[in-house]
Amino acid sequence: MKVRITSDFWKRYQDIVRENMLPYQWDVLNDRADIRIEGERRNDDSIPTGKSHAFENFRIAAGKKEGRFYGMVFQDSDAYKWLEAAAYSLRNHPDKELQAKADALVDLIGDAQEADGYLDTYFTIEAPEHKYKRLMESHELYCGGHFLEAAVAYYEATGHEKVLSIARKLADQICLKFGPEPGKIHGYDGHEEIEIGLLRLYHLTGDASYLEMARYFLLERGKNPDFFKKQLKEDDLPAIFPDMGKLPDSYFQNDMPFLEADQARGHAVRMLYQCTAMADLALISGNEEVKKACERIWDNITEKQMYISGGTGQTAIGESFTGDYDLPTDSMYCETCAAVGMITFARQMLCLTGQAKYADIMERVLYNGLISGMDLEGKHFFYVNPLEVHPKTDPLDPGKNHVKAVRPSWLGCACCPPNLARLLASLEQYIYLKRDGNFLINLFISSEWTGSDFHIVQKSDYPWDGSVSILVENRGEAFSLGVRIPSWCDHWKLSGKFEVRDGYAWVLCPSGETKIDFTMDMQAVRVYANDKVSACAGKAAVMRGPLVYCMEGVDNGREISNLVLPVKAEFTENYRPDLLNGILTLHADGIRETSETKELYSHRKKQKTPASLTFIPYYAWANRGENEMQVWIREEN
Ligand code: FUB
Ligand code: ZN
Repeated sequence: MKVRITSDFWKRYQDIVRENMLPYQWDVLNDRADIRIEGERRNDDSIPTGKSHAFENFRIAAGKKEGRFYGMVFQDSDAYKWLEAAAYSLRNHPDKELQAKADALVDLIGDAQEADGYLDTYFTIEAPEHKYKRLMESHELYCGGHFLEAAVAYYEATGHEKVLSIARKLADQICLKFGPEPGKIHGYDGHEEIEIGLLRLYHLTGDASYLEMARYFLLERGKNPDFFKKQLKEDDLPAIFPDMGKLPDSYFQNDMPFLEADQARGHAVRMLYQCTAMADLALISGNEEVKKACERIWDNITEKQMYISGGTGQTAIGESFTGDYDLPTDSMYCETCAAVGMITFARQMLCLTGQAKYADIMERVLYNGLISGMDLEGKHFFYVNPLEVHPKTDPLDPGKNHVKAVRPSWLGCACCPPNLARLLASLEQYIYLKRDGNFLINLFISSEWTGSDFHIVQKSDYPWDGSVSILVENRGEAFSLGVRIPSWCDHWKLSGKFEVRDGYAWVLCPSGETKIDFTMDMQAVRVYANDKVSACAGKAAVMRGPLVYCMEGVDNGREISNLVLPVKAEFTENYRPDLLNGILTLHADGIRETSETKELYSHRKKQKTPASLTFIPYYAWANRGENEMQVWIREEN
């Protein structure tokens, strides 16, 4: 089955990946780009920001160059994510030059792989005696997982045998070293990811040893919380991350087995990668207990710990979840990689359950907290995606030193930019799903879905307009097509006969042609947070369709926190093809409160003056220079 995206909105993103992100990131990873690299936090000297050195590390490990390893211990994963993004791009757009680069990278990775299959340039170069001995911090299997994902994607796109044999050699070595048998390491990596990679390799090859290895890692985690600390104690290498040993077991989801957990906890990306793999395991194995645990964690995140943007990770300390209803809007983390993890978790849950509620969140993250991570050209990236930014005062607060008002060109810890590239380049696989013989439309992204005996075309101007036309050509047996009814939509119409189940409107498509017109009422609405979310008390957010909107200083003047949205104010819409690559702006008559006093505190009552409020889609903020920004706005009678 093949999907081809035709949507103006998303085709542009995929073109950006191909035309800007892949060449740019190739140059950055090769240390050829003339850019300034920033730490993701101000004043954090522990992050190496001199250069990327990602490819150079492979050259050194392969013995082609002399030198030392440079960068984060998991720098290899930047190269693997680039390869994975290139693979998806090649799948849709064959490109000899790109393929030659990717082939050369595969050769280099193969050269850096050790004879027994081991692959990790940090340990090969700097600490060969310490392989797999410091798993809490080493990221060896995290990097390995990213390589397996890249290898599967590249093999599927190009049939490149060598990449698959490097992957199998690595996976086989991991299977040999880890597991319950005596003599093997009874543990797992400090950062989940290998599990996703092994399961992808299992799906491709059908080799059950990869499934068993993933199952072991997933189900063993948390049974022996002392594993990491014990390993570190027994090894004599100075700490790679000196403070990591002080983190609680929950940071690594190592405090209890997944099956016993009912709350998302610890490092958000780790948690979401664990969930992504768990949901896949539940599907492969049919294990109801694993499925229920996934559902519990999902519900906890989406009902109590997720931002309106779909972002996750409320605190910079440990880049972590904190707890239910703690959702500060200006100091949160919401790492771009966590958005990627949320989307992959959502997709796996959708495959597992066939419930539209997972696609609702997938869409929320995609249109908001994911693409806010990049600028409109794909050459600047946010690591952290806050919902409120005050560029003058945020930098003064050490508690907000991760909050930036302008996207840097690159980051010392560069996990997010190539993660965005691989997600966007593979967007095709999130739109549709074939499940139990039925067809699901999960995202309203104009595209064509072609199989051996069907062809489905959906066309719309989404996310700006809610009318979708769907044409089904069925050359085989009748099937049912489920059209997702988005949770944001209160009023919708669908032509012809249908029945509603699991959040989808189901239409029977007999052999031949079926035409469906689906119209979603799309207008600006206010959204309120649960009473328990203190940060949003008295405030409203504005959404239109799947898009969360925000106000920026450039449109609304100084100190935008003084702006108020009257309860009765109506929104007007204006499509602006000239602005920010074409956006629909929202406008309302609001109020500015000001006392114009120089005193810090005074008895002077604030004056209310009319102010016209302009809202833009949140994803497009920070593309017009340093700027205040706010999603939640005070509401008044
Ligand atoms: O540890 C590897 C990656 O770096 C994590 O996923 C990100 O959160 C960043 O810490
Ligand atoms: Zn990241």
